[in-house]
Amino acid sequence: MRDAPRRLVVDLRDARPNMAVPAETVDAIRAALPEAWEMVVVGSPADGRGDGGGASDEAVEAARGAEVYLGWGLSPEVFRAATEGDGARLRWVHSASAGVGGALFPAMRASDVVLTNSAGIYAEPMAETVLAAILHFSRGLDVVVRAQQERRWAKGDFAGMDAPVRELSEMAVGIVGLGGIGQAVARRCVALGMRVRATRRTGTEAPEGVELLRGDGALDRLLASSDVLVVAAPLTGETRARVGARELAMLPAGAVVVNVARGGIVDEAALADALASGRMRGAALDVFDREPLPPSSPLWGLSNVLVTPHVSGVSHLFWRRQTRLILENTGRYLRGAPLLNTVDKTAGY
Ligand code: OXD
Repeated sequence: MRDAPRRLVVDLRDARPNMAVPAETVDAIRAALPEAWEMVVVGSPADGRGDGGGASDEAVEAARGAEVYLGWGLSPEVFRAATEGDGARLRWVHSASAGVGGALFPAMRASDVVLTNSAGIYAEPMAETVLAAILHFSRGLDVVVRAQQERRWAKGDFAGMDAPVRELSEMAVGIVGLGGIGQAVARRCVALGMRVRATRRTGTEAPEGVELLRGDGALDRLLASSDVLVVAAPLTGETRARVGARELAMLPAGAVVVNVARGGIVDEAALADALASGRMRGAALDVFDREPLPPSSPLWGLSNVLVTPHVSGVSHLFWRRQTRLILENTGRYLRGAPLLNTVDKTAGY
């Protein structure tokens, strides 16, 4: 009897048209596979929002006997189908999302299945969103957008000693999390003449011009010197609610908070209070504890808050980068070489 073919499953047909896997990518993956492999492309829509996850019946069925699963996150149902029963041989899961908290359920953590993610793929557009957010407040665009809605010529708002503007060269940015996203933010801020400091959990590399704060109290020191605090860390047991009332109170008066990472890292109620108090210049928030942000959230009503609906990483170049990564890692997998973007399942990113 012939051996069953080795199976790779593509479950990347996101319901959002610009995130759904293009036909050329599917063709390129197929072309990269040797003859002993079969590729199953799941046609049912997948959900790539946030960490991804969820599973169509078709995806669960396709996962039985799969050795490689390419999806948006990983649901426990897909994992079970691919790891239980005769012929189970799951070895590698790739997530097209950056955050992978939802894929790290206990059975997956305990298994020897390798998980890769796509954090670096989102770095460039996310860093541009961060720049837009910084400039939104530093050039007083929040003030003029509001005035325009009222059909009001707001020149007077820019006439006082307290005009709502600052030049980037007089501002310091503090970046929490200096992974791919944090580094892309840092490089841009350095190039624009900002003072840039950062904290990171592991590693000592930092882009040129970036001061890495390390050791006990590093976050406190970062907060005390950050006119703009950029949250770019993954959500893990260590980072959950890491920025609370105490931390927000350490920021200089007039500071701006930008969060493009995960809502759970910043205490939302404490942030809303700090913003309402007028002590902070503002906040640009792309991520929230609950998404969509409920209509009852006080954040909607604060004039110094810019709410974006978890879109900081949206880019028309997404699939170009994602395809390159998938093909590179598929080649590596087939050759038995180490994969790029391997997630440390204990650290959680
Ligand atoms: C992600 C996201 O991919 O936040 O993690 O969209």
